[in-house]
Amino acid sequence: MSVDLSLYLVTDSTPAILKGRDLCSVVEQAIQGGVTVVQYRDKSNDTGALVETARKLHQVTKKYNVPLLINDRVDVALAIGAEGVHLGQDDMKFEQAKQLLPKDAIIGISTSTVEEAKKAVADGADYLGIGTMFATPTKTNTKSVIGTAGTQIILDAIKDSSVGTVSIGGINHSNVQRVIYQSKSSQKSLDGVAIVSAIVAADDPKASAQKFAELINNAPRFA
Ligand code: TZP
Ligand code: MG
Repeated sequence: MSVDLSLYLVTDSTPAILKGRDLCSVVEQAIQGGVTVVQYRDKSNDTGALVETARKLHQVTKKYNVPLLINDRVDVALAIGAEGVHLGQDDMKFEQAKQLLPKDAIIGISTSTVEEAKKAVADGADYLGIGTMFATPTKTNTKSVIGTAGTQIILDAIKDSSVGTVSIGGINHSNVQRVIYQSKSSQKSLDGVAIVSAIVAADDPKASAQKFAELINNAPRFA
């Protein structure tokens, strides 16, 4: 399955970000604003609750034909028939996930170094999450903040591959065009940006997503 990565929403159910609102309704508003793919990211260990929420989210995303990817948990993705998974370096290995999931499932991999990116490409990942772009309170235990310079080095290293690419970490309305623009000087461009708090924590998630979509469309274009 090919996926439009241009405005990639990553969910967050922590009270500071969700602020008592219903996750499904926040995600629906964000999709109405222009989000093209959704990743359900929830670090809870309550598998039953994860499956229940993922199933509800899937009802929403399916209504709009937007793929739903599950962070970390291949078992949850399989349980609800999600379109794919997003795996970090410490999660299930790519080969195992590939074996367990349907043939056309999307598998994305978090990468912050050239080595990790090259390995994910060699494995056959559908896309790479490249980051952390900018330091962010949403994820403080990141291995590294690589900035636009580190992102360019990774993009250059995988220039011969058709793998998808999204930048993640601290991306907001003020810096999104810079992120896109600077990736243009790499030998491979970004296909999109992944956003957590600037959409999920926004007072109006639909308006925030709409503004991102506008900024992305008016920026020097993604390749
Ligand atoms: N991986 C690297 S940074 C990050 C993740 C999941 C969080 C990004 O959140 P925000 O709120 O968009 O900065
Ligand atoms: Mg993970």
